[in-house]
Amino acid sequence: PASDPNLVERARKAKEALGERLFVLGHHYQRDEVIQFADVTGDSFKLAQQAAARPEAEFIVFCGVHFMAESADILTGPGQQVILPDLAAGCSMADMATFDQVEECWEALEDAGLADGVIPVTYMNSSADIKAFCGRHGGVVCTSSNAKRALEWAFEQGKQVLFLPDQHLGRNTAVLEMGMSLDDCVLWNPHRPNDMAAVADARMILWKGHCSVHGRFTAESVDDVRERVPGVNVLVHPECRHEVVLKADHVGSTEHIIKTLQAAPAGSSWAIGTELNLVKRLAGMFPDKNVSFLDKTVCYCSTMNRIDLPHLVWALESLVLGETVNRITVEADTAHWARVALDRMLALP
Ligand code: CIZ
Ligand code: SF4
Repeated sequence: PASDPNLVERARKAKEALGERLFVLGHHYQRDEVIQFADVTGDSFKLAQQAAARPEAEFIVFCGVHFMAESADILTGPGQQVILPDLAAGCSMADMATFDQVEECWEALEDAGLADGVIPVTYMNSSADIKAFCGRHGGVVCTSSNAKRALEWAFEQGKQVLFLPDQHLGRNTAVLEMGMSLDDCVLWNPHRPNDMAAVADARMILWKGHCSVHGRFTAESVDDVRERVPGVNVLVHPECRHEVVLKADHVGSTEHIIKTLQAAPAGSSWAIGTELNLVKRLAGMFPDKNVSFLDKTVCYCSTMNRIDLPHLVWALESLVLGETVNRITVEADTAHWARVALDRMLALP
């Protein structure tokens, strides 16, 4: 449905009143009603970098989820405030690796005499606490575009990698891009005792986390769409399960998915396995191409969708009135160590 014209007008007015003091970031998975007010759109890493490149902006309104706003706070200057229009916009994947659980895992690795050879690598989609954990233990952050380079770097530093929190990105990168086998990977379950002999034998220790959206696509989704749409190109995100990525024609980050569709010939057919808001927007942007969603039973990311126009208007109008609501701040020591892990990523060859 079209956005409420009254709210659209209020958002427009508030943005105008704040002028250069305000910078609105919109993640690709946000609703259209919110994206229309974004000064820049992108994936989580690009958005954090964009915020840092705008030091004159006092207020960064981050339309995305909590871990992304944390990263923006870490990468921006002390005079900049990061605001998340709805504090309930978390990420179920990031929540699957809590600091206490990861500490417990590390202690078990220490007790088994393994920790010295283990380099922790965390996906961008993790809390600032987990990024800081990696910073403290000689590890690095990665995105879905540089996971391979981050892993190569990590294996130069140590014998094993603890990959957090997305098992699928970890497994897909190790097996499909680095020539490891499934037997080189072991799952770490934070809720059960783990077989330490199997852990000692593995090269990749994969945290048992996943994305509740991308993890829902199945191998049958791919078979079905191939039957329905002759000649279809299946393009999926590496947060999808291994068997889905194996059956797909192309795999890549959200930015990669967008670029691939831009470059695709008119008349070609594409089934996309990523978040639905983005897929719908892409279908609208490229009417000359046949763009469909990989599996009609998969839903929007419910936490991304928490950010809607009423919340955005509320955050913006509060700023106009001189009140900062829903500010996201990362405590100084955590921010320092998270920054260490992020800087190691930025320095990757
Ligand atoms: O699944 C997500 O939330 C992604 C791909 C985020 C991002 O932009 O890295
Ligand atoms: Fe988290 Fe998945 Fe939603 Fe991204 S799409 S914010 S990884 S739950």
